[in-house]
Amino acid sequence: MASAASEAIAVLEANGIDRIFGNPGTTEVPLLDATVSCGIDFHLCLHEGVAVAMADGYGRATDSVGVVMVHTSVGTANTLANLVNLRSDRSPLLVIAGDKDDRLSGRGCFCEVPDLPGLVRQVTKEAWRVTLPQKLPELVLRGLKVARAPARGPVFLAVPENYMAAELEPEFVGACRRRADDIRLRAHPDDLATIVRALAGAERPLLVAGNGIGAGESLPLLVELVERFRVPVVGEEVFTTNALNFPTDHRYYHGNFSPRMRVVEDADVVVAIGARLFMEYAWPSQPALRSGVRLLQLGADADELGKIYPAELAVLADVDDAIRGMHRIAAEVPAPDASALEYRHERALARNRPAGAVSDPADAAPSAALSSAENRMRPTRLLERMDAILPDDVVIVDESVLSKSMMQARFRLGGGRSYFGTSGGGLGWGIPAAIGVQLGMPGRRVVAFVGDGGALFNIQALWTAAHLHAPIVVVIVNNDGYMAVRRGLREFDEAAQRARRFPGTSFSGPSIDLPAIARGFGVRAVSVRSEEELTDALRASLDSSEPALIDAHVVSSHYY
Ligand SMILES: Cc1ncc(C[n+]2csc(CCOP(=O)(O)OP(=O)(O)O)c2C)c(N)n1
Ligand SMILES: [Mg+2]
Repeated sequence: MASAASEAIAVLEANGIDRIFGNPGTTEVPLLDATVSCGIDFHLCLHEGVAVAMADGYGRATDSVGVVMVHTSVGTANTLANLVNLRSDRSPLLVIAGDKDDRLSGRGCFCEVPDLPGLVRQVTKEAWRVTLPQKLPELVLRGLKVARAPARGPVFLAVPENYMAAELEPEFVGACRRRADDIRLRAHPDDLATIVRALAGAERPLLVAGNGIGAGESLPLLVELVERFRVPVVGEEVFTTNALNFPTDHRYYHGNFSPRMRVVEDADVVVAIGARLFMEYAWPSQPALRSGVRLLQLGADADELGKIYPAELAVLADVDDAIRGMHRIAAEVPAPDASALEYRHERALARNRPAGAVSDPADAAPSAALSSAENRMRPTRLLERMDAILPDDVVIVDESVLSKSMMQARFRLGGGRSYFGTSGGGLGWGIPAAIGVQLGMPGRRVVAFVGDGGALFNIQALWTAAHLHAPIVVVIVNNDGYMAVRRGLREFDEAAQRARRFPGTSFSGPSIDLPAIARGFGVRAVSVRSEEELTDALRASLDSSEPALIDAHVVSSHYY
């Protein structure tokens, strides 16, 4: 005999799930209890947003589905912001929420909401409620399948507590203890050949490398393809980039997409692989792609193909599989002749990043004056120091808002380094995601690079890092508040700008003692204001096998 809850946990185990991240209540006791006698660890997170991001980091680092357990309506509500992120990032996740006893529904019971899956339906791929005990293991298995099926995303399952402890009929015991189906999308070789020939034959081709590439393992083959045909490459836009989609130090890499880049403006053929075109932040002042440009697009998300700009060829395919196929085909497609190759090489090398995209106004000012005015580091120097000190196989988990463009431009991402970010915009993902990544990559150094504002949304994640001895290094870009919002007020150029008063953006009075907060959760922490202090702190944290937090104070006027 087995209960529905223990059978559900057995299905997770059969799928290689070895960790559940969560915050439980009494409703979930049968599920929690079932983890005790199997090989699954339950990791306590002190907020449900922490659990979602940590499971995301772990799932992405191990190429598996992250699993989260939360408590009824209240716990589910706390998952929302990070579910927005995961939905945006196409990250596979299964959230299992305990729900109140079915027989109570409609009687206004404790924690009742009329439709618990409805709370998250807009930010998940699917959201279900179990309606029979024997359907619990079945829906867990289906949830794992749907979360990983292209396009990936989070799935939610509400489980009424009266079904959890129910004994299953013998025919339902073991029936779902098998691997969830792995859905594949295979491109037709003719379509892949068309894309390869377009890259080989166009006069001014451009490759847009998107998150679908970084989520897979075929980047080295794509780099070879690019080098064979000498194609300039741009990444997705900075704020949507959530993975290492092309080595940022490659000589043919021009930086993140902007419509004002010459290499974008003069392209006659754009090949976009695993890329969103586009996840718009504001109404575009000009079309992001020139009319008349030939667009060939390939990715695992049908919604993104030809979404805003019509594609001449739109191929729904697994990106890794497609790149392997294109790489094979490329060997048989003649490279352009020598003079065309020379022209392409020059064009691929002619970097032309948009003016101001990664500039640092502080670079122009005498540093002595700056340091006496603010006694802080320039943020570009912070990135350059990190680049020099952090190891060649470091893993960066980035939620640094305005500093993200500097991370992309001033820190070498390539070779053995890895990068995880979010395109969702919901603050509170970075630190817990880094802990999850660290658990999934125990042999690597994982650095969370987060803003001082973002860090505070889920700062209690630090306790779980300390509890699990996860040796992450949290580098906080401390620019004294919400500089993205302050920049917005300045660009709005109305009353706030005239009065030089920026409500809702500053952390002064009292200032926030981030190292003291970190120490309160059991994490070693230090504030640094100079490059020397930063260097010492980074080296000390790399020597340690416990988590550490470095509160790096940078010149805030850089940002607005
Ligand atoms: C959950 C959530 N609440 C509010 C916001 C709005 N928001 C966008 S950027 C930002 C400020 C972020 O501050 P920080 O992390 O210090 O980065 P900085 O802007 O200083 O680069 C805020 C509050 C958000 N993105 N997510
Ligand atoms: Mg800030």
